[in-house]
Formats: sequence, C-alpha cells, structure tokens
Amino acid sequence: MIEHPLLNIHQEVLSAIENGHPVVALESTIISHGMPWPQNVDTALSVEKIVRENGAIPATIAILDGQCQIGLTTEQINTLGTVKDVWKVSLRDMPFVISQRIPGATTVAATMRIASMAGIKIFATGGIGGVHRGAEHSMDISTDLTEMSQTSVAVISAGVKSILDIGLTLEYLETMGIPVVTWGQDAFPSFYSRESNFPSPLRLNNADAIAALLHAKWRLGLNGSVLIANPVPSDWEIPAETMEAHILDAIKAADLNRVSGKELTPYLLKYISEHTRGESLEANIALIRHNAKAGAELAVAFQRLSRNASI
Ligand code: PSU
Ligand code: MN
Repeated sequence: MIEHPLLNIHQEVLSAIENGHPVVALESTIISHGMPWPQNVDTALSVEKIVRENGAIPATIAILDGQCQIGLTTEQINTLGTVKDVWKVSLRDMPFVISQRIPGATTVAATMRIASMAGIKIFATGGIGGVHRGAEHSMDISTDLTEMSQTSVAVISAGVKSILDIGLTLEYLETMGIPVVTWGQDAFPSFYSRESNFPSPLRLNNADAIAALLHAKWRLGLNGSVLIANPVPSDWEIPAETMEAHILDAIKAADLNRVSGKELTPYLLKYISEHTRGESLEANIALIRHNAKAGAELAVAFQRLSRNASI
C-alpha cells in the first residue's frame, strides 16, 4: 500500500507508520490559502511541534514535484507559505497538479485521501469545508463532505465555520452517515465561537472514548470519517454575533465580485481576517494549535487500542 510511485513519505513518518507509532496528518491549504505570511509558516511549524510534544509524529501533506508528499521539510513548508502560485488542491485538482508538476497545497479532502493511502487514521485541521449558505441555488457543497463519507480518516476541527450553513452541513453529514462528536460539551462549536445554534449530535469527553468510537466504526466495516469538533479555547473565542456581521459583509462582497467555485472559501476567509483587525487570525491560530494537541492525544489513544485488539 505504502509503495506507490506517486507517493513520497518522509523517512521519519514512514518509520513511525511501520513501527505502529501514532501519526497525525496535517493539511497545507491552511498554510497557502488560509492565513497570511509569516503567521502561516510559523503556525505550520508550531503545530508540528505540538504534535511531537504530545507523543505523535506530524505528517504535513502537500503535492510537490509531481508527487503526494507526506511529511514536509521546513524548507518545503516555507515554500508553500511564500510562493504565490501554489494551487489549492482538492480531489478534482490532484491529477492536474501532479501531471503538470505544479506545487499544490491540499484541502481537507485531498489531505484525507493521501493520508489514507499511507494508512494514517487521524488528521487535525482548523475548519472543514461544508455546505455554503445559499447552496440551494449555488450547489456549493465542499468535496470535503463527500470525501468524509468514504475515506476512513478521522478529522478534528473546531466545528463548522459560520461562513457555511451549519444546519445544512450537519444534515449532509447525517445523510452521508458521518458521526459528528463534540469533545467535552453539548453544543456544536462554530470555529471562532464555542457554540452555534445547534446541539452536537454526539458528545464524548476524552480521547479514549473517541478512539473507541473510531475503532467500533471501522471494525463494523463502516468506512468513512468521523468529524470530531473541538471547541476553540475560551480565551480566544469571538462571540458569534460579532462574527456574523463580518460574515454577512464577506458574503455580500463575494456576491458583488462574482466569486465562486474553489475561490469562494479563501476569499471569505481573507475578507474576514482583514476586517477583524487580526483578531480572527489569532483565534484561528489558537484553535489549530488546540486541535493539533487533541489530534496527537487521539492518535496515541487509537494506536494503543489498535495494538490491544485485532482491528
Ligand atoms: N475553512 C477554514 N480554513 C481553511 C479552509 C476551510 O476555516 O483553510 C480550507 C480547508 O483546506 C478546506 C477547504 O478543506 O478550505 C475547503 O474549500 P472548499 O470550500 O472550496 O471545498
Ligand atoms: Mn465549493
């Protein structure tokens, strides 16, 4: 499985996988399109450090030199964070950037697919793509959701960002058979805020319980992801009402400028970051770091469970 001509696994990650050591996958669109320089590179490096400090090996994923790369060097992370024409790569873009040898930063969907090619089961990120507001007209539903319905990699995020329609996204996840579990609270979080107008479909309070749920799901032959929502730490929370005004402005600006397709999510993120005087960026960084820690704890718990039971 790991031997694949289009896959290049960093030596450290490869030996971790082969020795049954916990590994946490990390995406790269967050570096290239999710945050400005230099915070993007600093965050990517500090997130890797946090994964290590919590007992797992980080595997940041991207497409470079015509191959899917699992585990990046500092230099490669710098490239993704500074080079202007890095592609945002979801599933449909993978054949193009690989065949054209264009540097690509992977979204949640593409990162999951590549992680699963190497047998990595746990992936930590900031926010996933979902059903956009107005999707009943635009049909804008992220490939992240369809990928989560079929690829068995658990995703830790800070819930669903309210640039999306949170209610429709939760409905879609239910339709696709994807369990949604919030870590330690009843409310489903909305990225910048610990709450949303929606209760979480499920709640579990620690890494062992979540690892047991993953283990049960996959042992049942129920392929696909589990969305683990990890609320932003309260010190960094921004009230939902404060964000809503900025989100409405961002959506209006996107409409006026006819932004759609793969450009929409990065446009909304950038607009909001620029109009909240960096406050949203700080929250974004804090929640990603928090998710990296949770991801490492979960990878450790899951590995322990897998070792003691035949999956
Ligand atoms: N939401 C965020 N930050 C991000 C993204 C989403 O808060 O960086 C990125 C992720 O890489 C996600 C992608 O997989 O955007 C979804 O894009 P789209 O909506 O075009 O599928
Ligand atoms: Mn889309």
